[in-house]
Parts: sequence; C-alpha cells; structure tokens
Amino acid sequence: MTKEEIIKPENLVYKKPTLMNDNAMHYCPGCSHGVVHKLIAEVIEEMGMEDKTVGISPVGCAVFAYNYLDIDWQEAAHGRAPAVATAVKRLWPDRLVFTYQGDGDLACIGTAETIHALNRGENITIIFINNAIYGMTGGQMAPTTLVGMKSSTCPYGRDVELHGYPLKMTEIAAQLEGTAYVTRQSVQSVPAIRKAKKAIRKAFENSMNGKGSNLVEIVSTCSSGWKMTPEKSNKWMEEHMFPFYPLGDLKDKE
Ligand SMILES: Cc1ncc(C[n+]2csc(CCOP(=O)(O)OP(=O)(O)O)c2C)c(N)n1
Ligand code: SF4
Repeated sequence: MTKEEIIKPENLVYKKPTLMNDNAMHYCPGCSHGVVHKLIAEVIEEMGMEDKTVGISPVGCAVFAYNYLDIDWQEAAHGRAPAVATAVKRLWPDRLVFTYQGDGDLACIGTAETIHALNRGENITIIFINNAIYGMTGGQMAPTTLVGMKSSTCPYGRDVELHGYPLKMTEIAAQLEGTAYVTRQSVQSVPAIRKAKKAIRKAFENSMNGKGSNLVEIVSTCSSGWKMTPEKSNKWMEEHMFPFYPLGDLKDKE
C-alpha cells in the first residue's frame, strides 16, 4: 500500500484521540501515564463529553496532565484532588469530573480526602495510578511499595518491622458505602489496555448517572524509579505486583 492509500479515511484503523494535542509528553519511556491519558481521551470523546469534562490534576509525574489533554483542568495541591473534585461536581452537576492521582498523592498525603470523598458517594471518578513508588521526586518508598521492594529510601527493601505493610486503598474503597464501582486494572498489554478502557468508561458513566463514587486503580510501572528497562518493568510488575494487587472488579453496585 502506498502512503497515500494508507492515509485514506476508509483505510484508517487507528488515530490519535483528537483531545490529545501535539505537545511532547515528558514521561519516561515505558511509563504507564501516557497510555492512561490516551484511554481517558478516547472515553471522553466516545461519550461526547469533550466540552463538559473537568479533570483534577495531581502533584506527581502527572502534574502536567493538563498540557496533554484538551479538556478543562483544575490543578490541586498534593493529595487534595478528591476534595477539589467534590466542589467542582457539586457546583457543576452536569460535568464529568475525575481526578488523576499517583499512589503518593492518593494513598499517602491524600488518604483522608480520598476516603471521605468516596465514602460520601460523590459522583466523581478517581483514576489511581499505582506504580508503588514516588516517581517524580526520585523513587522514594510509597505506602503501596511492596514488602522487600527496593526504593531510594528503603535501599535494602521495604521491611515490615520498620515501614509497616503496603496499603491496599482499592480494597478499602470497595468497603465504603458511597462507592459504586471499584476496580483494579493495568495497561501492560493490549488486552489489559482494552479492559482498562472499559473500566474507565463504566466509571465515567456511573459518575454522570449519579450512581456514586468510582475508583479505577491502574497497577503501573515506573521504570526510572524501579531502575529497570520498560520491558523488565512490565515483567516485574506481572510477577510481583499482580499477586499482591490482583486485577479485576472489586465492587460493582449494578
Ligand atoms: C505538600 C507537598 N508535599 C510534598 C511534595 C513533594 N512531592 C511532589 S510529587 C511527590 C510524590 C509523587 O508520587 P506519586 O503520587 O506516587 O506520583 P508519581 O510521580 O509516581 O506519578 C511528592 C512527595 C509536594 N509537591 N507538595
Ligand atoms: S519517573 Fe516513573 S512515573 Fe514518572 S514519568 Fe518516569 S516512569 Fe513515569
């Protein structure tokens, strides 16, 4: 096929979501953030919510999410995204409101905001990128760091005696009365990416249908923080993260 034939609209099988602009992403090669951004853009477009979506961006590597997706954004202070999302959704009930947060943002400094927004049943979606480390600030231990996993602040591995156990925020969320849909997904393979997209769509639809709070955890890699190649990171995640953070729906009120 010639290049001209390939770019004919009838031969097009894939294109970048129109909501994703041409800004070059600052994420490291192999980082899960870029894939999840794309899924969010696709779902918003498919729902026809391009002009009615407000994303609440975090502090962490995804702090610049607003540079890549052409929707309305509000930046929140570290961990406070669910509180900001609560205000935005209550003021604008017709908007699709979601937060986008890493595990340091959501499960450490923002634990209280996360639990209370979910428990209140705010009609929002929380997208939770769990790469088990503080990516942006140099790979420090996070609440979700696995037992034995090395980080810059636990170079001999997380030790339960010293650092306690990893926090399973998604399991906690599933116990809360206010949550409608709670799921754990990943984006390391094409089938996983498809499932994650379906989960985001369901969560966004619930948010618009007044069903309550929704949490979509994406078990992710951080090749820079983990000091591994992107390929090895994916394998390591499958071998070590998935047994502790098993994938699948934890709660679906339907
Ligand atoms: C109030 C406050 N405390 C601490 C920081 C420093 N800080 C910036 S990003 C970050 C951790 C981010 O980790 P995570 O949420 O897991 O996201 P990732 O970078 O891994 O995507 C920290 C502690 C800050 N910016 N503001
Ligand atoms: S440091 Fe980790 S989370 Fe941050 S962009 Fe790089 S791979 Fe992604």
